[in-house]
Amino acid sequence: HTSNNPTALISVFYKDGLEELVNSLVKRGYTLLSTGGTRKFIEDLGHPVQAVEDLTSYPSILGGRVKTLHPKVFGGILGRRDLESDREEMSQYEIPNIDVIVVDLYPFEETVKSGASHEDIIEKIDIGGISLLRAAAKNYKHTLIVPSRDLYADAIEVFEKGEPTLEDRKRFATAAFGVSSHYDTAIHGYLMGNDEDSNTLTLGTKNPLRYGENPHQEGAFYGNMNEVFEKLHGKDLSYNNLLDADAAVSLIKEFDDTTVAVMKHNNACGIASRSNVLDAWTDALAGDSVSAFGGVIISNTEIDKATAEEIHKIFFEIIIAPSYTAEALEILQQKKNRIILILKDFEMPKKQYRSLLNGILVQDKDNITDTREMMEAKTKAQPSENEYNDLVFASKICKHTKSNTIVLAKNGQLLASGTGQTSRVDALKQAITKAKNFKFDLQGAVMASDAFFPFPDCVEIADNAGITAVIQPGGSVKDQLSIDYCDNHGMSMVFTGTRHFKH
Ligand code: 93A
Repeated sequence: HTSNNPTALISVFYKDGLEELVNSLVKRGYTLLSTGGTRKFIEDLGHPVQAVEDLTSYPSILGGRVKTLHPKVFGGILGRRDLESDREEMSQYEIPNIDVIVVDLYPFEETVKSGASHEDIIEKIDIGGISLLRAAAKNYKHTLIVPSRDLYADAIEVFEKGEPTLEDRKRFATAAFGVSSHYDTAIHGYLMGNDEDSNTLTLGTKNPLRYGENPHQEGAFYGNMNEVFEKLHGKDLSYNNLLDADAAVSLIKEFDDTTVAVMKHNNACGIASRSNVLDAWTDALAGDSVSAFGGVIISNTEIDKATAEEIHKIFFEIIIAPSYTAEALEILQQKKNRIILILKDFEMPKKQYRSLLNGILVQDKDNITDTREMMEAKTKAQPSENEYNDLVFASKICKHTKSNTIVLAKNGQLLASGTGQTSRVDALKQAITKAKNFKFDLQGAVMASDAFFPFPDCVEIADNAGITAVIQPGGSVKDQLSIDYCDNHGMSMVFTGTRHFKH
């Protein structure tokens, strides 16, 4: 360590992806310093690398529990290069400057998830690595910390363009404390006996929003929206846009057939499944062309030119689709503020969080989709083939609509819904009124309810409006009254056994 070359200390659990980073460090003239397994890996790549043990004159002890925890290592990381007294002490104790630190921690969370024994899990609590990481991040004024293998690519970019700048080093240090806080939160959660999903509840990257639900409320989104969407055009997503986008994506994922939906205030105001995307759009819009104004449009099928031409005629905030043809995109981009998003192949998280009082509610998402197989006909009359299809369709919408809700549908099209009402009868009345306003004929339509009917009033009102088939979870002590009403009026009704409240 007499040379003036900068030094990089590398100690990583997973070696994959390391080769490129090592190459770019070597190219930049870094002297490499490393721990057991990592050193072997680098040697095998054919690069000279010094063992940490040779720097410290101390072996790795206690089965590797103490490898890097030594003043020569930590002094080399923490020393203030611009402080005379630090420099003097470093030279007095022969402590080299360590300029770049690359760490990939023991995989604690992965070990928990693998169902390993408590003892094995404890052994995977990284001490030395996280100390290197925190030390280097603290001294970011002088050192660059690469805190996980997820950041190798970023780091390579930095080295390719030259020496890391102060701004680079601060950015990586910020990421490092993100890694360490997530890591310790996972250990804390494990020891508290929390399940593995709640362990991962640490806030991600903060993305400030223009404001919250209203302009006088501050707001931010924590996480990485780029994993979900690729933004092609338009202004930044707002707080309310994000809520709608979430509702839209959750809903559209229920459908395999070509389907388009329009969301307003987190509910679908129109949705239709058709054999092509233009028809799906036309019939989704027809569901409620008034509410669609300023809404969020989502399609599970590529938007083509003909569809874009139609969509272009109305004012909307966001369009989300898996892809757009070049002509379609050209048309949609004509309005500068419109947000055009590609929905990536993204798997929704299985858990849902909501803050209240002084804590957080956690639950599994409602991941049950009612299928025909799950429906049990309770009436003498059975739904027809068409009605069965519509019952499945209506029930999917119902699940993604605010409770209390009633959804009315026919031929793969939402006719109207009652949303977020305090009584189920009110939800039904709202739906019927809306359907009639838009001149829909309810004769032969189906009705879906998110929860059971406590009284037979809903089936009676539905019957009077022309509805012929009903889907509901069942489970009321007075179920039989609703069944009897249907039997006496030639209606069919199926039970699913699954309630779909959404509050
Ligand atoms: O057991 S430790 O907590 N004790 C240490 O002193 C130490 N120093 C680095 N684990 C330690 N590490 C970790 O070892 C790193 O975070 C990395 O995950 C791993 C690299 O070990 P090797 O180079 O031997 O494969």
